[in-house]
Amino acid sequence: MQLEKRWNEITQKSFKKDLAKCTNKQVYESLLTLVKEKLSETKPIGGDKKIYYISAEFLIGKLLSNNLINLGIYEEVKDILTKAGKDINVIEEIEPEPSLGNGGLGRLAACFLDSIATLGLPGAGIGLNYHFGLFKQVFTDKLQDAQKNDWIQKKSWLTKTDVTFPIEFGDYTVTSRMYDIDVVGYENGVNKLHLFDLETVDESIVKDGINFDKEDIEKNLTLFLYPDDSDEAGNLLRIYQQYFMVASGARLVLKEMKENGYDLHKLYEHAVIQINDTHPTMVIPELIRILVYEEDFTMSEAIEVVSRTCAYTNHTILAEALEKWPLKYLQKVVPQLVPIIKELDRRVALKYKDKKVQIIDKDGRVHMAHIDIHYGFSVNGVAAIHTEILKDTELNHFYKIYPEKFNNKTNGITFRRWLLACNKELTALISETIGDGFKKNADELEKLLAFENDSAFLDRLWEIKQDKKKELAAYIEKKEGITLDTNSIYDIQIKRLHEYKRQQMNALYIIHKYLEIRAGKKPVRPITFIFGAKAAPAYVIAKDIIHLILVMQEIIANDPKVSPYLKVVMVENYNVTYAEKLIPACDISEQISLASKEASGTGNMKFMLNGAVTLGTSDGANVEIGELVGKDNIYIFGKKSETVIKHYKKADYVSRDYYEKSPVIKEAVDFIVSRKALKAGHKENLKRLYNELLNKDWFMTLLDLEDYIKTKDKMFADYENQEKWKKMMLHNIAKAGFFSSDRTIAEYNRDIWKLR
Ligand code: 26Q
Repeated sequence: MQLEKRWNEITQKSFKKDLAKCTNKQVYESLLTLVKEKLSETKPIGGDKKIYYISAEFLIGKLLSNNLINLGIYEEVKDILTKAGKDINVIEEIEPEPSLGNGGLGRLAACFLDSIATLGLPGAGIGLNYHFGLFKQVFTDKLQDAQKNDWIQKKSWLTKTDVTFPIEFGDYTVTSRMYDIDVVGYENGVNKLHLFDLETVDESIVKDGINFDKEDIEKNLTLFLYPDDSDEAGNLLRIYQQYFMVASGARLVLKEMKENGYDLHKLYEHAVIQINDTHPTMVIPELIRILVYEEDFTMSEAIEVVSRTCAYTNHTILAEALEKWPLKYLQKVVPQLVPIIKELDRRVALKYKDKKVQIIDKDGRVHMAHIDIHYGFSVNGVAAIHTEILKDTELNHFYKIYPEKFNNKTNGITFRRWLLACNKELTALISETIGDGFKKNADELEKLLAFENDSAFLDRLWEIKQDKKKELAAYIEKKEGITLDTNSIYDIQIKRLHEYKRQQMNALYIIHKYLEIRAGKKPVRPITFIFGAKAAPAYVIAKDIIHLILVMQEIIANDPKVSPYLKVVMVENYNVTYAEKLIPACDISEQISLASKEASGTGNMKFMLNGAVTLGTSDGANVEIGELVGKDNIYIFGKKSETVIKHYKKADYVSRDYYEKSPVIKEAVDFIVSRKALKAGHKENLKRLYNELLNKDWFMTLLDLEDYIKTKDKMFADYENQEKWKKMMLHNIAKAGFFSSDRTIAEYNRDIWKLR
């Protein structure tokens, strides 16, 4: 009642009318005001040691629904809306999605903030307030086009603060201002996500698409996430951004320490800085610089204090993603850091002769990860197999020096967003069956195992899946204008487009099925293949793969012999909001990266939690999912990481051999440049992709293709045994508790942060 009264006061004040008379937009805006007010009244989480999670990405998604759930007022708000003749789902649609991240690493940071607050740990996120975030994807002529994606409206979750810092670069001094977003824990207090922005940022310099003057730093610094870095200006801009973020973050940390009266010599007793991949690495030399030049520390004291404060998480072993900045770029952008970095390098060189562990290499490039490992106190991977590969191969030279620094923290996801918010029906069924305990203690999901032979329960599970499939079909119909067969199997692959994730292998399967049906071999049940993926604008082959998928989508849709059995949908502009609709509706979760390449994956966990069955390689967290659910409840195929790593070492993988040996592979690959495909698509793109697969195939698509086809066919056949399938669904949900980010964060705190 209180809430309803206050809400009407707000609508009266802003729009001079009661809630029931407001437009949907006005309802949304007044609800935003109401929730922000509630958040400001919720107790801030306090304590004498604080975790600062610093990250170039926070892929937070829409916040309304989540905040309502965590504040415990979702039902009340929904009822008030219903009474006023409004639909909460329609209101939720109005919120623009902030795309402040590109994929797993950014979404992980967002899940972690939720869990840090839920566990009542004092913490803050530190990042950048990108005005356009990640680009908006549109398909034009079956090709990806990138457009700007503005999400900041007059009324938003951002709160402007009066905290500002001068930030000095080699050639300019700019002002950074802090904006805050409240992060409320599930039935707990509030932490902050601090997003720094450039005071002089100017959105109007962005011309057609996502083009802008990359050299106009005083206007462009916070416009885009990952500006195209295929040229020098783009690279320099990334360094400007990174330094702007870490310099602002360092100032904030020190300001808070001083406000609390803490001795900076004991910084590590009151602050821990978790460095999310190497993008924020410059925070280490920056803090050292400030302590030495402004706080009278000796160099050795500063290094010691900072090293005991900073911890590093590695999210990838792909060589091209490990940042190495030419010293001359740093010299131009942040000359004040160069002597510090050289000193850090000098100290390493004095102690260790091994070239592989130096900070500055012979070509004058600074290896950012090496700074983190030498001058941080913890190095963690994000899934068991990933950490083992780091220790045994990629970072083996460091592991030998610092075995005690290395530890694993298998990723997790927040169940508030990925179950409670996106699948209310399943949440209700679980609550009804085993009680509400799982919402705070995810391991309790295991209690569901007792219902393995309860056909009434299994039927309800099945019905919910069917309902979610229908909901998704309605959404896709509206968004893409494509009608799905809700009786078909939904096979879904959603993640950034990358060759190592092997969307191209899935596309080759589709070609294979298409050809089989053309030849008269029909599947028992129709199959819907759904993709969602953005490709980095400068990543040519990734965009060619999107093109191939869109070409197959069209060819199949236009072929009356095949279209009753197969459908391909590549959804436009896949993002967190889309994921929330796709995941609850999925039957088969595609996790088919080349073994050893996917550090963890987190989509795999979201699907499992929502009752999808995984089709995956022995990679990342798939391995741990497999161990938990047992081999009868997952479909694992393909070569193991050891085999793959050996192939790389010996450089003996020749894709053409696989092509020539297998008629099935040859037929599918050849189709890419067949008359039919070339008629529907563009020769340049298809030919280039064909050549890549045949002559390079760096991520070994053809190595696993036959096993993939066999395993996927088996899975489709097994789906017809619905009793068996329902049990697999149940096992996956019941064993998903381990992947709650509450567990992950509790481990970070136990082993690394040690907040009291
Ligand atoms: C580096 C240098 C130059 C340009 C760009 C980059 C760059 C940008 C983004 C490198 C890496 C990223 C993002 C990586 C990422 O999202 N990694 C994912 O992290 C997830 C959370 O741990 C894992 O689950 C995924 O397996 C991993 O791919």
